[in-house]
Amino acid sequence: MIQTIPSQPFEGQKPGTSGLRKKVRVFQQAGYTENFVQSVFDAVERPAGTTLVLGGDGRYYNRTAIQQAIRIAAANGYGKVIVGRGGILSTPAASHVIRKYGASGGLILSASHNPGGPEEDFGIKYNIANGGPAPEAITEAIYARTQTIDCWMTVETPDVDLDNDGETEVAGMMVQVIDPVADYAELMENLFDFPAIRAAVEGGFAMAFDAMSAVTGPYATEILEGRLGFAAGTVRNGTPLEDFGGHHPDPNLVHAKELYDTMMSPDAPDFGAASDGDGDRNLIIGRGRFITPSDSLAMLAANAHLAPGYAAGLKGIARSMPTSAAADRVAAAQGIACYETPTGWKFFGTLLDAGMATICGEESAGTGSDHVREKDGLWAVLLWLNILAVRKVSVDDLAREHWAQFGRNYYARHDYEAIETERADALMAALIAALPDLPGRAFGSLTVAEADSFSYTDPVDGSVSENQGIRVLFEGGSRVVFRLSGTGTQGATLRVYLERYEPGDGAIDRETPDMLAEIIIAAESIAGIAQHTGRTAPDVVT
Ligand code: G16
Repeated sequence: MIQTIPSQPFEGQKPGTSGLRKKVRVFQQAGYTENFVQSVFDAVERPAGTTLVLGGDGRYYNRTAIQQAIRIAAANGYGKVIVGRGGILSTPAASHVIRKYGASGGLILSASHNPGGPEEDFGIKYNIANGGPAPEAITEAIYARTQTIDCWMTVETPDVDLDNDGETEVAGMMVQVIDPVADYAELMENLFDFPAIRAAVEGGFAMAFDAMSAVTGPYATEILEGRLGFAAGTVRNGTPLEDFGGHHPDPNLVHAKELYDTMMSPDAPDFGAASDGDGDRNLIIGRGRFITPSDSLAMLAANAHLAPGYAAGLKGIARSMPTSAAADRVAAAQGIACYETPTGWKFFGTLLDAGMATICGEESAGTGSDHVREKDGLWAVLLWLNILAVRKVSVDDLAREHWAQFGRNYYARHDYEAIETERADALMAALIAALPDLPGRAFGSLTVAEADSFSYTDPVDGSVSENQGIRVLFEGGSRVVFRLSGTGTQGATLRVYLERYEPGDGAIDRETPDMLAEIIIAAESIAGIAQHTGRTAPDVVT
């Protein structure tokens, strides 16, 4: 029996860079989650009787939201819901399941790398039939609906058993609980040379993988230890916990410090990696050598043909604007296009669907390919393992050879978190006002060549996205970019992206902070960060 529950709009249900992210307490308000889910179902394209994929990263409130979404889906005419056992589906696995089973879309319950627990963050994002995050036109339509909604629909039914595979009927709709790992593991086995990796492991190649008590634990355990033969214990923190053990499941040098320390120690294994809350990000560290996400994209693109799934070569590469230009040089060498998109994986979808790009990446620890429509943490780890197994070199040697060939883009991102929104907005407004006067100005030995507010026209569908970050380009290829994050849940986060290029026969073996020192000073002079925010140092450097 379908029930219609009267409701009224909540403020601020605007999806950000990657869905709606708020504190759990906000989602727990009566009708809040229901309003948003109903707004999604009202706004998106979905033929009657279609299939919805449902799963999340296992954080606190995941199971509650899944039961709510199942009831609302049943009341709204879905024919089937496919849900991962335990309510678990990593973001890339959800993308694959949507594509594989021809679903019209999916709800992924996650706040990614943000902490979890009753006082922490929760999130919901909608992915469309191609498996990718809803593009802006759809998220705008969802937001518009949240502002006018006056009721949501549900059915009265007991909770579905999420812990056993099988099918249950809910008010005429089928709910199928599936193994969250099996389909994804099979896809990985088709893309990569598992026998070559297994042979390397048998020959003594060792690694450490930190699942950060988040969703990749079961995936990494099955694939790395189960199918590739890495020793038991290779996967650390492999059980998903509702509060991620009290940590930020963010695979960067701050939050994955233990792994970093292991990899820098004399008895480090050959390879270290980590993934985030929902399994789409990755951290790559060789013995004694951290690889920046921008470099990882370039190095993977340069060597991808060594994996069976990419043996035919790449059609193109795409990177977000703040990501370093290291991948551009690989694309140029291969004679293929390199696209520069705004921050947000959703901007890669049209390029991947159109067959214009094969590999994509972002400075925010995301890399992926056309195998799904999300970035994919374990995929990046497996491509690295495949390349190392075939080339039989260390990560450090591979990086040095790459830089000698292509040059090195020294790179860092400085984050200033939880700034008062008005202050952050004032800083950005002042920057925009200063843009016309910047070209030609000198900051130490750096001279500004160009400065603009990044605007993107999608080459496939012609949609335009403006105000995607302030770029200040210096003569010689160095650069600073300023942007406000679209994923925070508290105040504003200012991101300052710093980049300096050195050609292959130049200073490619130096320390990043030294190489970026002058650009950091220039960034402060240009944006007046201390004056606007009162902060004299970033909270996080990645
Ligand atoms: C999300 C998006 C990414 C984006 C990142 C950072 O990642 O999917 O495309 O690069 O946020 O965005 P921002 O700089 O706006 O905070 P995730 O892993 O949080 O879903």
